[in-house]
Amino acid sequence: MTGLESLKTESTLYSKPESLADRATHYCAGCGHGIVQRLIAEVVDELNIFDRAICVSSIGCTVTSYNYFNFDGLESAHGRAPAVATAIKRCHPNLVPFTIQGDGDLASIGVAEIVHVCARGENLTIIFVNNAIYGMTGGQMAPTTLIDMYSTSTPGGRKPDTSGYPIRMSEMLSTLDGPAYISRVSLHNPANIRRAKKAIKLAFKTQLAGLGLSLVEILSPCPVNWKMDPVKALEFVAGKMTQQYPLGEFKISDAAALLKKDL
Ligand SMILES: Cc1ncc(C[n+]2csc(CCOP(=O)(O)OP(=O)(O)O)c2C)c(N)n1
Repeated sequence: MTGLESLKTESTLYSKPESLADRATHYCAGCGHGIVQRLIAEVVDELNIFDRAICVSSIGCTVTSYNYFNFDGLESAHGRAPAVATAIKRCHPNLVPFTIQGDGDLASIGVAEIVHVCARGENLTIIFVNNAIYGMTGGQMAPTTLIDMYSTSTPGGRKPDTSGYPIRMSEMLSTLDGPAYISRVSLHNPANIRRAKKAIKLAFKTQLAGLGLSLVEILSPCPVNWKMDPVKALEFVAGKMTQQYPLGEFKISDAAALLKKDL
């Protein structure tokens, strides 16, 4: 094949999703939040729910997510996104609300909200970005910070005798009867990013099929607050983080499992 012929056969593999705004993000170099938002935008495009999707952002680095999506969004108080999304879904069942929440937001100040939205089994989607630290406020310890991990509030590393143990939210929430689908994925390499997209898509499809609450926990790097370069941060996610937070499905109803065949 000549160079010209091969040029003619080239096709576009990746283009910017229509749901993603054409705007630079405020995220730090090597942060995972932008990847998560791109995956969500791809899924919203593919499921053709642009007119029905609503991003309920909570407080944390993703608070201004509405700036990065072209579909609707609104901002809730810290930890309260599940309550706001509940109200949207109950008042407008045809809409497709989802929350985007950090680990400080979901597992600390909003821990009651997430437990009860799961216990109620609301038909909505939770995107939980676990970077094991309070990113927005400058790297304080979160409920998910690993033992011995540095944070500005545990400069000598998190110690269980003073700061307790990290919480595995997905495992804990999976003991409740309400959720239809709970899984944990990671952003540490392209193969895992592709898996993360599938999990996000299944979560949205679960809501669209009216099957109940879906939650995807995404392990995500925060190099600036972890004081690591981006490559080391990805190695940390692949190694220490996945040891503490194993990847996989923790809960999936039979009906939600059937939706996997056309992901
Ligand atoms: C009621 C309330 N308490 C505390 C804060 C301060 N605050 C803002 S963001 C944040 C932590 C966010 O961390 P996380 O949810 O892990 O998200 P990240 O920024 O890491 O993505 C805190 C404590 C606040 N804005 N409102």
